[in-house]
Amino acid sequence: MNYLKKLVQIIKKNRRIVVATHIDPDADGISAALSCGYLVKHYKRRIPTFFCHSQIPRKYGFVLSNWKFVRQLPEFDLLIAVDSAAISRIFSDVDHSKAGILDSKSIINIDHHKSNTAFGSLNIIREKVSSACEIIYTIFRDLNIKIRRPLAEIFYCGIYSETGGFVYPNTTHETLTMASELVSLGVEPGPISKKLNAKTLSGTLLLSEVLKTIVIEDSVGAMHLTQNMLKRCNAKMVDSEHFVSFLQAIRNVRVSLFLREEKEGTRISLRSDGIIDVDELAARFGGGGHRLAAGVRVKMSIKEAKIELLRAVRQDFRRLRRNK
Ligand SMILES: [Mn+2]
Repeated sequence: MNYLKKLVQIIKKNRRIVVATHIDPDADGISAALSCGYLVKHYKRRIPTFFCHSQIPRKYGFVLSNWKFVRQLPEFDLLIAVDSAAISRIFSDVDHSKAGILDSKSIINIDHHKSNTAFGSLNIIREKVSSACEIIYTIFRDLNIKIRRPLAEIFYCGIYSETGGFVYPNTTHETLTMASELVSLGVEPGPISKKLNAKTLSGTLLLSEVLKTIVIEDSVGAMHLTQNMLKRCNAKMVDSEHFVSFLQAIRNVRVSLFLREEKEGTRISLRSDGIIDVDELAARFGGGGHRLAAGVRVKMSIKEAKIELLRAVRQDFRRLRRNK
């Protein structure tokens, strides 16, 4: 059976539907979940429950409008997981033990991560597509479901963000065609990019602190953020979401590491210009993402994590040189 038919059949036959996005949600994850809400609404005439283990950053409030995410997983028959490479991206470590209850449920898995573990009963994984939103947009188009505002805006936010405003290498002819179609449906690119790029003053002060920690060696850049800096600037962790792009934008920096001190360990964002595959590198530490952008959490201090990660990068560089 064609996957679209199967998708519609699964949505139609299940009663209690939960749409879930990943921990530390970004615009693509949130928008992908909301757009699936519209898909469910189309066939069931009611909205599903939206689940995210983390709080939704306030700056995405305008995408949510009056829809809400719950942080406690309710009883359900069908889980639609979006933008999540594995079930562990949806549930915290603690909740993860509950993953057993998923075995008996229907799961639709819609994602664009190469490392996706195909954990669904229906897997719609397109690793070459820019964003989860782009995949879902195609589903709407192929099912001939009319897209109106605000759904058009939701799609646009996801695609815009995940392509860094249509500049990352994942931006394709199809991506731009979709963006153009969405604009023809009434999306206004100017105000949306203003909202998505808006920074808080405390976040901007935090950026200035973080940038002072930059160290560059052999085209690898590293910088870090401590809990103390957050306190000093009265800022929140979410304020630092895009900081790594400032490091990666420096001429001659080919690989970037941004280390953030968390309560239990360090979270690292990785960027590459393509010289090495940071998805593969992050996977060695239990993380993942994409070839050029990935992330990982380790139970180490910033200092230890920096040493370990830099060692891994250098290992990749040496392997490259050997294979030349
Ligand atoms: Mn995504």
